[in-house]
Amino acid sequence: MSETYVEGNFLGLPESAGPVDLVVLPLPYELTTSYGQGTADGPAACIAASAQVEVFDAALNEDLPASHSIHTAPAWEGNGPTLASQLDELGSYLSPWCTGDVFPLALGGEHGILPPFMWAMRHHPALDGDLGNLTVVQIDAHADLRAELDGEAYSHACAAARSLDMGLGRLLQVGVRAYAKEEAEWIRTDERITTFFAKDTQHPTTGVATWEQWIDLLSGLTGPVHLTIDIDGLYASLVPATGTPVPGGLSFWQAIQTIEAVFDAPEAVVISADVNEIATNDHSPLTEFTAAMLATKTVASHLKARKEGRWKAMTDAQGPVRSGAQCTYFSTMMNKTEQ
Ligand SMILES: [Mn+2]
Repeated sequence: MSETYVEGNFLGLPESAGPVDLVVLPLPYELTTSYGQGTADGPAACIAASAQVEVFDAALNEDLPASHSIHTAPAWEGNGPTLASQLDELGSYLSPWCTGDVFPLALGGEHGILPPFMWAMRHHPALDGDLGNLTVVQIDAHADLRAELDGEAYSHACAAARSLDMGLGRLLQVGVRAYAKEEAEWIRTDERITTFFAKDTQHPTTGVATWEQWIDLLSGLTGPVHLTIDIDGLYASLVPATGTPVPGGLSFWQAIQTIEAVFDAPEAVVISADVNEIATNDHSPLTEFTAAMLATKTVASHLKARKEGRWKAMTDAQGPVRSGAQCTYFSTMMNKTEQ
């Protein structure tokens, strides 16, 4: 816990004057969770649970915020009447923080936040208007590659599919163990997608070697990266309240190692991240605490990258910076498909 605890702020850290280095963006978005409720309460619960997380990070070898400015933004308060308007509101909310000088870390909320995050990141200076320059690293029990779920193309079960539709260059998945035939087919045929299935990485005898391949793949990444952590990618007992817990997932340390490997990759720059599907129940505070631990590791890993000179000064990048743009992408897309 921070020595001067501020309620409602991530890790209880006080706001500091001057430019923001990292912003925590609570997205209590819930529209399409298959079963189980509570992702709307997840971000606030995660922030409250972060009060119990140690601010010392051994890899960083400093106490957070490690002489940097970490800002917890007021939570997104969507009130749009339709799914399309809510997604547009998410895009508009995220956009001012995706200009390159700040590291945006979103706390969700359903995984359906990913396409609006991609929309907001598209004009990040490191991407130069083209999501084809971006790699998404996804921890998830599900592939999120469905064409639709319950008639909804922007369901949380379609988050990765819609991001690829928007032009995402590369998708690396780990922890996947619950998926449909159409998703298996897409994984097999689309060369942008590399999936490390949980049955392989968690295999009792060959799992260790497969896991090493995953870490090697991350260490060799180049260019801009977005890290998206669906907490249901972890072993279900660590995240009992998440919307769709699935047995057989990653251990906590595998999730931590994944975060460290992607941020430490010498030729890559992680430019944004989210931790999503955080939910609460009355039986155990473990789900939001696990999420707070992963979010804290993400914060520490970003600051370590800055300290070691791997966070290129994004403000110096030459791409077009679009700040605070109004998103109409999702309304436009859905009107098209309805006609
Ligand atoms: Mn997901």
